[in-house]
Amino acid sequence: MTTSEAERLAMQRALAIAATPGVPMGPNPRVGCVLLAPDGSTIAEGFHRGAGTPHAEAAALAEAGDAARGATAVVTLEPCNHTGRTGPCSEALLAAGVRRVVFAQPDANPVAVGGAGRLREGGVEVVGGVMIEEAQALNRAWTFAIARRRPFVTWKFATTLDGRSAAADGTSRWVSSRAARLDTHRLRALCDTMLVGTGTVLVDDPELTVRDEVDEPVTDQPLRAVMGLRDLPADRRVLNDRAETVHLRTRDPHEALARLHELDRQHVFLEGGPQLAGAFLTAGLVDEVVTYVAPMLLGSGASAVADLGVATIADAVHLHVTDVTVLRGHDGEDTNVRLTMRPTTLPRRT
Ligand code: AOF
Ligand code: ZN
Repeated sequence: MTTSEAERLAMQRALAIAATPGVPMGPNPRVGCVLLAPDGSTIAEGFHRGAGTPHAEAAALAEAGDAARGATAVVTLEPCNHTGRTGPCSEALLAAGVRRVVFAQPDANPVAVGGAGRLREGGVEVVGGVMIEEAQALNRAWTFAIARRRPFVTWKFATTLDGRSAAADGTSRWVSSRAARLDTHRLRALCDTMLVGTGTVLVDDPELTVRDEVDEPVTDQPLRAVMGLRDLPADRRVLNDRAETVHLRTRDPHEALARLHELDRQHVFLEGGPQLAGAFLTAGLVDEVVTYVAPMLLGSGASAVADLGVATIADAVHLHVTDVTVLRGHDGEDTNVRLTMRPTTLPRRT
């Protein structure tokens, strides 16, 4: 079945409103919906504003009222078929008399699945897969977490040009520039979980919150997760009341991610030290790498990542660069390069 030009334009609009800024980070995907009259004009639109609020379809139907009868609903995600925090959109669309539904991404969420089938049973024409890549990109971590049953992992680290995260005496402050640190806070805010090991908490005592340029309190803080078997002393900054914290008493990356998945977490920002990074890489649990490279040489000092068991060049772990950005400081001295990459090979298991 084909879609009209008006429906494709409506899908573009639905994707744009789904991404409206200001929606709190949460377990739910971002979804947009546009209702079209038979002549292709827009009757109403709606988007999802976060867990517990009406779904995009419900928001658009509420705005349309009786005008929804005979309309086409253009939605970025397959309408849900479940009663969760709100009611099933499949039933709401049927009750409103919508004649046709065009959606982008199928909903693989086991609790919500089945909307397209239910709508077809009810006599509605349904077309799926329209602009599916754009819809998946909009909810990259959600899509990943539903499909893989674990959160997407971004490993971030700062390094000198010679791959070191600290000098020989352990000092590491200001390996990354001010611009790189601000950029890190921006990326942290896009994730729902910060993850480090107990070692990092004991040695560096990071707060692991998102701060903006003027250090104003950010209300929607990611969860702080600390993994490892050692206890966390009560005076550690990660235990302050600026954000929620969980201690995952395991050293196994698979187990830590399974726990975070149970907690409805979809995007982990891994900021631990070389050991934790090595454990996640070796387990094949790093999905994206963000590195800030400082134009600085140390010649000695800790490596940014622990031994991966690579003894010969043929065993090197390869990454594919997806973005290179120069983060310029005010004076030109303080400039870092940010590399965004995805691993293409794993360390060879010995
Ligand atoms: C949304 N917004 O516009 C649509 C969703 O937590 P609940 O009960 O609201 O259900 C969330 C699930 O519903 C979500 O994971 C997705 O599978 C489906 N559709 N969710 O948050 C929406 N259409
Ligand atoms: Zn719904």
